[in-house]
Amino acid sequence: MQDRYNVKECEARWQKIWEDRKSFIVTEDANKKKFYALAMFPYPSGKLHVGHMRNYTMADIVARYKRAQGYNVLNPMGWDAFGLPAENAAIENKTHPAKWTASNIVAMKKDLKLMGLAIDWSREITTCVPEYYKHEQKFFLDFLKAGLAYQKESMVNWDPVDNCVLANEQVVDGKGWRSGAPVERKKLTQWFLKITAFADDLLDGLKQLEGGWPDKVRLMQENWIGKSQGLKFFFDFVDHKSRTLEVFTTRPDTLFGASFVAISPDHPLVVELVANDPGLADYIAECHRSGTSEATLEAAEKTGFDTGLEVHHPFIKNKKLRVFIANFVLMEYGTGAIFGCPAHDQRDLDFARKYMLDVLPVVLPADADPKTFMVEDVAYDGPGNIYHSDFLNGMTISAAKAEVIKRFEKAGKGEGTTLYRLRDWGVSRQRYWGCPIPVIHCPKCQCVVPVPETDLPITLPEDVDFTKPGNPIANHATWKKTTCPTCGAPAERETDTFDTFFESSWYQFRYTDPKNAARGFDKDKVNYWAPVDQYIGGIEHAVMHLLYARFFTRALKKCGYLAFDEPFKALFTQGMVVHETYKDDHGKWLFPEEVERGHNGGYLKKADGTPVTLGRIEKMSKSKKNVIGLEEVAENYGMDASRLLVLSDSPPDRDVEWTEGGIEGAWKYINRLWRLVAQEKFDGKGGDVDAIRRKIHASIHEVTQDFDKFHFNKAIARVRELSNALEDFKGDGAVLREGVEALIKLMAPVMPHISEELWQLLGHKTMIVDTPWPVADASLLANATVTMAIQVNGKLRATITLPKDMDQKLAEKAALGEPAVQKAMEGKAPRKVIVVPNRIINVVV
Ligand code: ANZ
Ligand code: ZN
Repeated sequence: MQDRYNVKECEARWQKIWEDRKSFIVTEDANKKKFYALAMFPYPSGKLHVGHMRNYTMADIVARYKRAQGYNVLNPMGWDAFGLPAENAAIENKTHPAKWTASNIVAMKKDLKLMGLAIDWSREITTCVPEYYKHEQKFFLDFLKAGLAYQKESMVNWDPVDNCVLANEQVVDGKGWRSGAPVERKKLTQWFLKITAFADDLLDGLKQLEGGWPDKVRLMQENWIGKSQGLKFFFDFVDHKSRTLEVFTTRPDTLFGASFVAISPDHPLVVELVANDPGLADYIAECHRSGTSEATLEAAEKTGFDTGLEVHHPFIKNKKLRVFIANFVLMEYGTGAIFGCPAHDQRDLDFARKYMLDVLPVVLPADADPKTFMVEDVAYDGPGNIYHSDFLNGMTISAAKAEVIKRFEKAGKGEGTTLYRLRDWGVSRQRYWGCPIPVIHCPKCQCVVPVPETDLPITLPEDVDFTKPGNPIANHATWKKTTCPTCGAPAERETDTFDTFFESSWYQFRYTDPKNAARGFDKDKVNYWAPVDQYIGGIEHAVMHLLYARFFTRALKKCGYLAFDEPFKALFTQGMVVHETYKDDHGKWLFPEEVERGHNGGYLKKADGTPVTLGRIEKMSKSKKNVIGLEEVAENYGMDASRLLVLSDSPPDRDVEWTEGGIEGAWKYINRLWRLVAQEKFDGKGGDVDAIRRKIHASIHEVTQDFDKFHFNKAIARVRELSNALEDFKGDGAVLREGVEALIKLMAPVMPHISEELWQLLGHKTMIVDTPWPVADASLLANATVTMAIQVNGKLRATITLPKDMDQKLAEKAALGEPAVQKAMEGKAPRKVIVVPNRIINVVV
């Protein structure tokens, strides 16, 4: 027998065996429970580093753990391959985006393979090939038919020098990233998907996801959808008897505190006013120079322009309000016009102080004295009773809101309204490296004609010129020339491509049937595998990707493709891998391998011994060079050690630091495990057999719970405790063997390679990936289980033995799974489940 653990040979050997035996290749099996584990797929930007490893490792652990528990586990991988970086690389390095992308995929796949992930590689998908995007062109045609896609004019960032539309990330400090010219806003006709049609549904769906999704992500989506209940009503102008100005407010109760009215710089009224006032044109241009996003407007100083117009206060006779144009009023929200109540809204207050307008409080906090209560620099937006407000006096805020809405509705001058902050999803991009939008513009029919389905896919032209400004597809000499499918006249293809979030909105379904040439996926297959049971990825996707995918699922359901609403039942957002940063004495970033420790403990540049400054510990990223390459780690320590390191010490949703000491420590531990098994003859006698068996079974019990709860760091700590106890146990060989086998099974999801090796060293002919998860012997779990009563509508229906202090959600799930309980529920959904810990579970149907 070898006397040391040969990690490199061993990891490569087991990876090959898994591959040869097709261990992770799966097909639908109606007799098996399925589990779909998915890590957000990577953008092929280059090589992988250990910072990328963490989220793939987590998905891998879940996949292996569920597999051991008997699930039919789908764990696929692919490439989110369209996007701007490929196009930028094409411009900078004179290579074709397809070539650049393909070579990155080769490099990254090699790295991923090094990691030994339990992936079904036969399902690999790449989104930039027609075999993939042809299906989303079909979806788009379906969406058109279903009224879920439409065209409208909207604002874009326009680079006046390069003559092209810029993505938001190409606008740097208000200037184009390449030309450096100040970016302008321009109106273009663009394609939109009607996500707003599902606003309420997307909001309601968030409730279903409680427990499965992090609360903060659900909250972010809720805020993004931004449901507001309020009132739209009309002001009458003082001078124009026939004209009105419609505003939206969520606080009709504050109307008596109104001291001005403001409209957006993009309001239609402004166009008329500009004609008579050159000064106004300057002001509007200035507004357009500062960015368009709500966040920049929120941060910018509030400015206004007095139009000289006035409106009548609807309830106060002879009171007139001046009409301003204000930079903080967005045309895209509500009616693009507001009334300002400075006492109760901070923006209005800042504005009022600047233009010396009245500040009259109309909501009185409970403990305040009406004679002395004043608003100085901070607007009051808390609860209270209405005062200074005629017929509203004494009412609560909500009663006053209702009263004002009622009066406007009765007078026919306004109505209660629900608004959403959510906007329809603009999917048009004036770029090359994306999926062509399958429509044709016909001058004769004077409309947009969908490409006939039989003509799909509409593929990208390959011979394009990236040196000319503008959209390379639009610049192509012949590509867009076609004939109208309706009338046969010469017509032009749409040259816009889809936003790349389009591809990532449905890839989770394509994995269920990745080779299907006829359609995106087969209905039965998608309904077997999907929705995803556990999705894992970065918090940066909390809103856009995750919201678009939720919308897309609903849209596909509406078009008859699937039978459910939510694509991802559970979501986990992982923390990052962080590392020290280094700079040389010219202030340039250095890679960790360019740096060494000097005698006095400081850092030096290896090449010339010059001093190095130690920077902050930051998220590993290529730009700061604080990355550790995957290949180098695989070579020196192996993947099990790195997997162990990125999951030990900190909880998986927090950041973890990669240090030299850390990886050394993990490597040492791997070797200890190896010695524990490889050098043991299992022929000892005696010892405290009861104590060690209790430890073994307690470990099985606890590690299982930890994996269920995503407490990987805790699971690893317990595995380490168990291996310590086994090392110390100098006794009965059979019991030691029982312990070692349990240990290997428990650590297999985290350290799969060495687990296979040790399992084999123990003489097994089977593989650990095919070995069921261990079950703790309840009789050895001193006080670890409790028997709980389950009542349905107050009647005792069953008892169940569960781990003591079990997570309430899990206890609830276990109770609802009991056959006697299900029978008593008669197929109805539980209305409420109350868990009294360790005693009773009450189900109300
Ligand atoms: C008067 C008022 C008084 C308001 C008060 C607030 C507090 P949410 O909750 O986000 O929907 N508003 C309306 N349309 C706007 C637009 N296009 N651009 C900028 N602001 C706009 O916000 C609704 C509130 O934001 C509305 O209620 C309006 O100001 C403002 F004590 O009306 B409020
Ligand atoms: Zn036509």
